[in-house]
Amino acid sequence: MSSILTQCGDGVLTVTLNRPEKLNALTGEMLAQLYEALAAAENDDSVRALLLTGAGRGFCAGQDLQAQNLATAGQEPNLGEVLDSQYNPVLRKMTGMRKPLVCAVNGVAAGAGANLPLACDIVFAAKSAKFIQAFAKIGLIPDAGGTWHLPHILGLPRAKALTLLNEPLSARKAAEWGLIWKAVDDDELMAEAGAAARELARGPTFGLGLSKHAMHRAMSASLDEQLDTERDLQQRAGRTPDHAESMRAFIEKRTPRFSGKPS
Ligand code: LHQ
Repeated sequence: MSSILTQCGDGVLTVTLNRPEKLNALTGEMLAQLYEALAAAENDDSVRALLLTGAGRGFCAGQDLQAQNLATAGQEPNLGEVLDSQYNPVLRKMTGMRKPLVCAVNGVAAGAGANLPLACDIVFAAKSAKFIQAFAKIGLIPDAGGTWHLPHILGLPRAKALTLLNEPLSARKAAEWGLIWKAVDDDELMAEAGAAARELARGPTFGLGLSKHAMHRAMSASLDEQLDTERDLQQRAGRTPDHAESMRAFIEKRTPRFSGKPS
């Protein structure tokens, strides 16, 4: 059985990490399949939004620490190469995705598995879920974008304490701290996250992608530079069929029908 499942409906591609017996711990093969699923979704016009989740009781326990590809017997581990070839392409694909990417964290999220959701746009988590950086326990540093997302989102004091003390962060606290969007009752997780993904898929998805792009740029720009970015991207958004349709719908007092098309 594939370690990544995909299912498309109502314009939403649901991508499920699928090694439930290992809490969806990541192997090289799984990361390659995840990359392929994301790349295919990016080029498929019928996919307007994505929903990432995990099968079983966990979301993702991070790197599979028993994976054969991690170290060759008798040789020094080459973790930089693992990140370069397996993780970073997935992280770049997620953060560069022009379509909305929702995440439903259904259970424990540890190591790289705690940082994958931070590369998504809107994160829901089951109230029973926990985020554990886990890296300190094995002498490693946060990867999968963790050293960037944690301090940018939480600020240095919380980012460093979470990483160095390795304390599990509850879904409620993660929401309170702004690390995720919402903590929801376990049995409502997929309904709520799915409804949000379907709502986004019905929206002006090209424009939503431009909004994401503008905000990502803002993370390393001055206000002056960002005003130029807003000018350029608003110029682009103002020429989309979805903007024209929303203007017509406003005048005709009806609900707009968005296509998500760039032109
Ligand atoms: C696992 C794993 C796992 C394999 C649970 N691997 N089997 C690192 C290196 C290289 C390059 C790139 O990046 C990285 C990034 C990283 O992600 S490093 C961090 C790796 N992850 C961890 O250190 C977390 C390890 N797991 C845990 O601490 C616990 O399993 C957590 C807290 C996630 C969950 O605890 P429990 O709910 O008590 O579950 P469990 O420990 O009983 O696990 C259930 C099964 O899943 C068990 O298998 P078994 O056959 O004994 O039933 C575990 O061995 C397996 N599993 N994590 N990362």
